[in-house]
Amino acid sequence: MHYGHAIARIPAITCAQGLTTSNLGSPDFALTLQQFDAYIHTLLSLGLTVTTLPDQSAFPDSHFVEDTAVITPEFALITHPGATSRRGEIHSIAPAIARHRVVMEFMSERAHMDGGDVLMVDKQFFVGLTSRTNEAGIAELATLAESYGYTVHAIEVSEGLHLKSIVNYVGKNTLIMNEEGVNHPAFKGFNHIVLAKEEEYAGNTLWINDTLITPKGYPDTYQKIEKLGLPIISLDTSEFRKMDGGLTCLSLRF
Ligand code: CIR
Repeated sequence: MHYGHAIARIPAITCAQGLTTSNLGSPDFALTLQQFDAYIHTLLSLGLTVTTLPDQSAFPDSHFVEDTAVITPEFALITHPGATSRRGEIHSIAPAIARHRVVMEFMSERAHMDGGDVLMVDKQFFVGLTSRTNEAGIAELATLAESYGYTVHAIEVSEGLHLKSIVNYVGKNTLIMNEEGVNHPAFKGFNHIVLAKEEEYAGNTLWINDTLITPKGYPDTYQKIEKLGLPIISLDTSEFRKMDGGLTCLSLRF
């Protein structure tokens, strides 16, 4: 697995009007932009080519671009996002992705999927069954992905917004996850780093070509991932967290 590109979108001035279940207050727009800027610079510093799309004030959650597509080396699948307020985001993301993938499909209306539920590790997909992703969505991804030799595992998620809110690949055949995930049979081929209950947000650590980007302020998680011996960059994500977002949601990587 290697990423050469990322697509991101500048947060809109309306970003505080997006969906959230957290009660951490309203995000500060100037600080949101500052944290977004630091994120983009980090991706660039890691050698990725970054396409930064313009802000879209009609879609307050549209900078969480990860939810709009699943991209593999062979194909792109444009999702049908689980939240109705986010469905219009796909129209402007599709042309940006079409420049990079010849095979690009769109999910049907009955399928629901947010890319935040889709964890790809080499030729395996782990897909959260959540309030945003339904069985029809997983079945449509499976039909396409299996034709390219991928296996697809559905994972019931009872906590957090998306599967990747808590479970992520952190290199060296290791997954970071909460206690709940450890005994899941689909994850048994991996080593596990188990998050402390009060640090579950840091499960949203982003692997980029064997560098880890982790949210700032989660010391127990930092100590645990340090043992992998990979370079680690900590970024402040306070304003995204207020809107249930984090490091993985802010880009599509491929
Ligand atoms: C939402 O509820 O859809 C946004 N406020 C947050 C989306 C976060 N996306 C992600 O974790 N992939």
